[in-house]
Amino acid sequence: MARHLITSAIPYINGIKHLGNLVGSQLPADLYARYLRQRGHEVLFLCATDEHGTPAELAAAKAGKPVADFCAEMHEVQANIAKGFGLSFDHFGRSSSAQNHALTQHFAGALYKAGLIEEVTEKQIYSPADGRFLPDRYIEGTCPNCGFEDARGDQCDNCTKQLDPTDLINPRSSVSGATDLEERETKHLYLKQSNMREQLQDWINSKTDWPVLTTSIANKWLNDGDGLQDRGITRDLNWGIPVKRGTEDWPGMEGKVFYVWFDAPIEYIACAQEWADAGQGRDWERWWRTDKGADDVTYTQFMGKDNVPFHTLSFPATILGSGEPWKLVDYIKSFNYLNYEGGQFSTSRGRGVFQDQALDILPADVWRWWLLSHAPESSDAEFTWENFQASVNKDLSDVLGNFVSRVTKFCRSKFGETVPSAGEYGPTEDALIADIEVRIRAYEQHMEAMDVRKSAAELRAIWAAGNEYLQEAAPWSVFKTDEDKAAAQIRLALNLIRLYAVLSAPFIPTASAKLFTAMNTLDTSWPDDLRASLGSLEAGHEFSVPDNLFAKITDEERETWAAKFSGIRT
Ligand code: B3M
Ligand code: ZN
Repeated sequence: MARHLITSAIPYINGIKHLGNLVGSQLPADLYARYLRQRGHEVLFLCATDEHGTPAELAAAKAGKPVADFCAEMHEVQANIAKGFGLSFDHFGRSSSAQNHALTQHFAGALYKAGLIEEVTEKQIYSPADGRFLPDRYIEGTCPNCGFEDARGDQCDNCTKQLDPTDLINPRSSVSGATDLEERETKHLYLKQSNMREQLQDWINSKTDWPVLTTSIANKWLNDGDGLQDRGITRDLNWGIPVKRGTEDWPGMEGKVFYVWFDAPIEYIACAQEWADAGQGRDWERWWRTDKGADDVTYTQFMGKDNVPFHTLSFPATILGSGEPWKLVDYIKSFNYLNYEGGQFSTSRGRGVFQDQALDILPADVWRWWLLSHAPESSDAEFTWENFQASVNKDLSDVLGNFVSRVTKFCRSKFGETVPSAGEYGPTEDALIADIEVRIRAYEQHMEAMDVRKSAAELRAIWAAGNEYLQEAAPWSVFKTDEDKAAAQIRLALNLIRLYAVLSAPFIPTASAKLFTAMNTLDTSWPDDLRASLGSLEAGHEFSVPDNLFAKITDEERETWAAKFSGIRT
């Protein structure tokens, strides 16, 4: 039994996320966590909401709510959605927690003591009417390139040109509309990441087993242009973690907060503290402090590719730079993007299917199965309603659902709702068991390697093997001439249903639980010994016929949903 710390990238608080966000971090992390728990490992699986930064302030302003209230509400919304998808977090925390405030300030203090923080004075736009410095995207005006009147200080949404706030014609504050903007000097803290370039490069080079997607992004940032840039870790915002060094005030930094990307990854640690504070006898340090037992923890992070630079360079710079014995990540599993019907999913533009909408129309397992079996691992993947309908109807209804239904109903009609006792297994059964044995060991290897698509393909093949066996053995015909032989075939098939419940649980936990209930068993043990495992339901054991496991998606439903989700969510 090993100890595994697993974190998923923490979703922004600014709105409900789409399906691409789900498959890019939380869902595969859940798959891995569930699998490892099932194999008897000790797992701590953490996620949280990422609550600071300009997007949170803007979203709260748009909703007409104080930002703290907005974040508290949206956290609940996201927590419920996560529950709806069966995400088995040990704790779903908040980056705005008191624990993260203290820990982020602690790290800043440690980096300061290590000589890794530089104070830089720069010029920024100040709005006297608003009484604050304005981040680039809080400034609006006319685009010098295309004349669009609502261009933002960072970019023109009309012609996509990247802008500086000073480029805008007739600039105004997007907070109040004030036009009396002025440039003022302001001081910010920079983390001297460039001092740590060699240390980070050595560390990345030592990760020879990491996915190429992860290391290539890290190396690009380490070596492109001037190499690793120093990074501003403070902002002139009201909402965020106040800048302090440890518990001390930081002279000249009054009224400023840490940059959201500085405090967000620290929440991975603070989240463990939140988890410990929420329950008795929980010790977070044995997961995070290498001087307190975390040196035998394996730490795996899951994220989309756009988050990789922050996890391969910035956060490790924070940890290594502190000089303190914190656990560093052991493996980073990153994902490409999931596209939607020939374009991108987009939260800001409301394009695609959002997580709450998905749960409104179909059970979580259906989404889990499609998303995981099409995970964007080696390249971007694409959601289309056609593919979705065809895949889930085939895999879940025609293969798995159909097997369960035929076996249980046939048994009920011929032998009653108990496992039949007569008959012996013959060569066909031996061949099936041998085939499944090989496939289970391959499935284990893919799951351990976090090869999500390969794992799904192997599980699908294990389901299909049962169906093919049933087709070939044809107990409904055999029954007419040899009742005992048909009984043996069905005894094996019923045991296969229990086996499928065990193997499928990480992918489709709700359906798996239904199968355990129908098979009337508490034996959820892993098939380390397949023959023994296939004897788990003994002759005479009672079971029941489950309700239809997976309803097929009809053409009419597909068309309705494709039309409904073709537009823009407002
Ligand atoms: N919130 C971006 C995202 O939701 C960001 C991840 C933070 S991980 C520490 O994709
Ligand atoms: Zn423009």
